[in-house]
Amino acid sequence: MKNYYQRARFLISASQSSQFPNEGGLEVAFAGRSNAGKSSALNTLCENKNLARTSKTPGRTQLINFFSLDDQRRLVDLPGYGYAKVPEAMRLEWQRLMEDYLGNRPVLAGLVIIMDIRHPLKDYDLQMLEWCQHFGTPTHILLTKADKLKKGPAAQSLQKVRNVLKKEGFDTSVQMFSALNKTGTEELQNKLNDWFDIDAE
Ligand SMILES: Nc1nc2c(ncn2[C@@H]2O[C@H](COP(=O)(O)OP(=O)(O)OP(=O)(O)O)[C@@H](O)[C@H]2O)c(=O)[nH]1
Ligand SMILES: [Mg+2]
Repeated sequence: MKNYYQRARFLISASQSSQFPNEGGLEVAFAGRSNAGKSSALNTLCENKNLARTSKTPGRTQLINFFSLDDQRRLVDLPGYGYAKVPEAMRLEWQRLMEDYLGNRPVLAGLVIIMDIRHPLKDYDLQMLEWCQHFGTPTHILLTKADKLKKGPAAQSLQKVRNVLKKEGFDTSVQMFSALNKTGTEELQNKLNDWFDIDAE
């Protein structure tokens, strides 16, 4: 079957809630620390390296970028968090925009939280999980850049993350991922199919 997510097309960049696309249908958003690999994960999912802009410079995506799949489904690339070097004013602006989005978006079917497999569960990641738990938003964690670790250490990191999440009482699924060699793409697609209510035959 052709990859459903290949149909993703850029819709709009928003810097405030008035620019968000009209409510209706379902959205799945990608969040994570700056430079974790959100845009790369989206591009791998959609098999389109030109869809979301990726960068070696952290904090590059400062807007909320919406992509449409069909008239009822959208993907959302959220600006990265936790980048120490951004000026305070920019950090506050980020916070305002994220609150605007996450707190007022009933169409949000699920949040994919991207973490570097070598540096998972940082403060802001935990804050994000807490926020989602509070609002009842389903979450799915991608431990990305798995290609940077050998098989053994990668599996260990996955297990460790699962243990911490269980201990802390977070009900979230977790998987390994690599945008470089496409590891975990099918698992991610299955999760999104579930949230988007897509029957994959
Ligand atoms: N080796 C490897 N590098 C990756 C992977 N995913 C992303 N990268 C690299 O990590 C850097 C950041 O990737 P982006 O996808 O731009 O990260 P982002 O989370 O969207 O960053 P911001 O939008 O700035 O918050 C780029 O240099 C990517 O090429 C991966 O799975 N493996
Ligand atoms: Mg990005």
